[in-house]
Amino acid sequence: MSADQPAMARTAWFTDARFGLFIHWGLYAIPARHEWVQTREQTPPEDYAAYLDQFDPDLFDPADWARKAKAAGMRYVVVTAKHHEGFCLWDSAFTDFKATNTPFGRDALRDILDAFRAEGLRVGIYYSLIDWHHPDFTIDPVHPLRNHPDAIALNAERDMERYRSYMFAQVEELLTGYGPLDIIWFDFSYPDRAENGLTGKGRDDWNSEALLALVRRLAPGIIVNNRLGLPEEAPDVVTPEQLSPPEWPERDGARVTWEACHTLSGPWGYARDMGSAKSPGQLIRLLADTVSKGGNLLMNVGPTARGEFDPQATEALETYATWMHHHAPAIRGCTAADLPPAQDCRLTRKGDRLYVHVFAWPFRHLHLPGLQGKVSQARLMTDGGEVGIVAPAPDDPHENMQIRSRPGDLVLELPVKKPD
Ligand code: JFZ
Repeated sequence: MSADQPAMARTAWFTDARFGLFIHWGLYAIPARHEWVQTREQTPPEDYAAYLDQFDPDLFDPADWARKAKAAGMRYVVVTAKHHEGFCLWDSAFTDFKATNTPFGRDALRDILDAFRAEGLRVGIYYSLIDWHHPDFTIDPVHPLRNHPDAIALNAERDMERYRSYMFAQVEELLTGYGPLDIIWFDFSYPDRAENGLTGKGRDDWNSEALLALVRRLAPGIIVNNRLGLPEEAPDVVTPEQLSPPEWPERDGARVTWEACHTLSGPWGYARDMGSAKSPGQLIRLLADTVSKGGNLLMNVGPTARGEFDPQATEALETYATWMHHHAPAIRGCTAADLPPAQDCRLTRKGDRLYVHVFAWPFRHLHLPGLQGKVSQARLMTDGGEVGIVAPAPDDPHENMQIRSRPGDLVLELPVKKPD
């Protein structure tokens, strides 16, 4: 494959897959309150680094993670090789701040990638551009979350050029030593707001053009997300976070390849006390809604410090497994139907097959605008049994018959009781 192959060719498997697992796992699983805990609580990096000696996930079983993701109907995984804390899950030659240098002692990244590949899933890595551990990474003097009282003095000793060398070396190490990788998910760039005295980081800090060129050279087929801060460079994948857009997102009037990422509850890393999880209904509707707008869903779990999925994550994946058992054909390989919206429904389509995701079960009749006479048969996903198509109203003297549909509507007669 050549480096200039169109993005469409790179993303074909991805848009077909539609559903993936995001894994945020690092030292932050130990404080168990947020992957941003170091910055939020202003912990000096030296103190935070003490977690290195406590990283000992004795129940780590990535084959179990991979089986659960596969059963949930997911077709790919993106795992944090390095998050903002700087801790590396792999045996990097360029730092001691890594999994092989903990009581655990293993190259966790290799174990995870191998396990997911063994289940037939595509594999991707998340690589944080931000690095709170690296001694050359400059600290933002003023920022609502990332400020530091001594930033200016500390930054005098720091040199982003050296940090960039480190980052480029690590990306090369990952792409050459852990390949073939299907996705690299960089995170993230944020704007300078000089007018408020806020500082940002972006393409100049990362040397994003050169970084992207390195990735394209070493892994021409890999999918790269859009967080390198390269506004005029069309990314492979646009990655809205913790939101579901109202419609298929566009860029310069053209629909983009996009992937929504969501957590089950609050933070991305394991958090013991982080509120209520999304309900089974919300989880399922989020997936159907995303695909109905032409997108992928990357659903996150944050494994614990012992290396397991917690009950909340396990239950969520089981919810998906149960639902996908019947409904995978309405997700995988599907895209937006591009038909008039139907009340309380999301529509997905694969070829000439339309999938109607009924979010609120109506009383007896489901009205699908514009489809009268265009559908040869209708069936329920749960049992494959047919659903009645109500004949268009003839010239009938009974008003009740005349008002039962709008012109052009396809009217389906549903069971009054919603199937499970
Ligand atoms: C980033 C990370 O900081 C976070 O921990 C997690 O990994 C997530 C997937 O990505 O969070 C962001 C990045 C960008 C924005 C918001 C949160 N943004 O642009 O609004």
